[in-house]
Amino acid sequence: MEKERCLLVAVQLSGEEENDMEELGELVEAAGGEVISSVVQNRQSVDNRLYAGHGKIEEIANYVKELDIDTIIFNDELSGSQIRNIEEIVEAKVIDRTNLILDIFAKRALTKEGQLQVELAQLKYSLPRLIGVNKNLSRLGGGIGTRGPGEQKLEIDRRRIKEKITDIQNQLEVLEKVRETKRKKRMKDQVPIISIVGYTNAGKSTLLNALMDNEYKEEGENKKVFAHDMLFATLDTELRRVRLPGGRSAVFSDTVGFIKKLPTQIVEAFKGTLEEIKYAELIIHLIDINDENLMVHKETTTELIEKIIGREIPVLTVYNKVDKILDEKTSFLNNGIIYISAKYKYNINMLLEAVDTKINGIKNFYDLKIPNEQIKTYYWLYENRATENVEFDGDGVSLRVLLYENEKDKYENFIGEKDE
Ligand SMILES: Nc1nc2c(ncn2[C@@H]2O[C@H](COP(=O)(O)OP(=O)(O)OP(=O)(O)O)[C@@H](O)[C@H]2O)c(=O)[nH]1
Ligand SMILES: [Mg+2]
Repeated sequence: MEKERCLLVAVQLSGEEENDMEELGELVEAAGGEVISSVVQNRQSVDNRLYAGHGKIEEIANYVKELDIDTIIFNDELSGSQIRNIEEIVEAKVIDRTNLILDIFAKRALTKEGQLQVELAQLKYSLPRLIGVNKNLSRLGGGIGTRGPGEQKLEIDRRRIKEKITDIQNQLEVLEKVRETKRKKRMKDQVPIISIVGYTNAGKSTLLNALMDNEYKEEGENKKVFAHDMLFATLDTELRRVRLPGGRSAVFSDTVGFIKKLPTQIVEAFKGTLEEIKYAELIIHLIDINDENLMVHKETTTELIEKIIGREIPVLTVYNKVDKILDEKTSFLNNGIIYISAKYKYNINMLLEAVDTKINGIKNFYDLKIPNEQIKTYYWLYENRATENVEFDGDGVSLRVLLYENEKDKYENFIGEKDE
């Protein structure tokens, strides 16, 4: 199938952050379109009727003819009437940033919950815009901005949309209950959750896969998660159990990536998924160290974390993709910041150590002597903690074992001297 030919448009307001046309282009590609050209207009404020200036829109109308453009993509959220007014002049389909992102989400949603969440966000987006759609340029033909999850076509009738919204909300509530039950079970098991959070494409899913494949890993289980060089490769929250260096387990979660101007409809509809972050004991904020807009993206993520969580959760800042700037496998940690390569597995164990210490506190080696009557304690330690110098004699077993400071009291009766 031929790709939709897209023209990107942005209005640059003075004093506002610069429009990232490269990112908008990546979003278009993720939605299956092809970027033909882009236009940025500098203005003091946006136009109520046409968003950009009238002259500019006419200029765009010419490009549409000259360059055979199918779709014009605006880097902002537009009102229904703005979309209709522009479409009348340019005679091409007009899509705004929100609709574009919703479209990518619709393409990517695989699970039932993901699909329902996307559909809810799409319906909420379309509700105030129904009158805005130019009937001559019917969106039912297909392409960017018209896809529903699972290739369903979006409903167009207002009353039916409202009914559908209620219906989806009810279905999501049921799924939320299931999620809550699972969460309660995890909390009862006292397995701490660590959420990997970050801008889209930072390498979160790659990191989760690297964490699962560490040297302390548990046998079997743990299916790899999908990681790919595209925006919003991940839509659903995935949880994986990983063994930390000291022997205790933790559950790491990988979730949907963040982006500038993440549509509020998405934040609301994905509440269930995103709120998983709330229950984390620790957040790993993963940042691509090569990102040209690192500061802006870091801030975007921090703001979204605060918005979603609404309480203080310790954050471990981790810079990823250091392999792109360093030839050698350097191990450095500065001011509590960790530098890793998820892809080439640099410093993954160091990161796990840092997580272990944050969650469980420090560890020390102790010399224990366990009598035969309590040999089960030895078996447990052998399976679950790092042990060395194991020696059996007639009365029992002596060994060196790495214990967390906060569990050492349990073994007090067996402890000889502490060994530094
Ligand atoms: N060079 C290099 N590439 C990496 C590294 N980590 C991840 N990548 C690449 O970056 C791209 C995105 O990785 P993902 O793990 O899918 O990123 P994500 O943060 O999960 O992205 P979304 O789910 O789309 O938000 C993939 O092509 C990865 O191979 C790294 O340490 N070094
Ligand atoms: Mg991902």
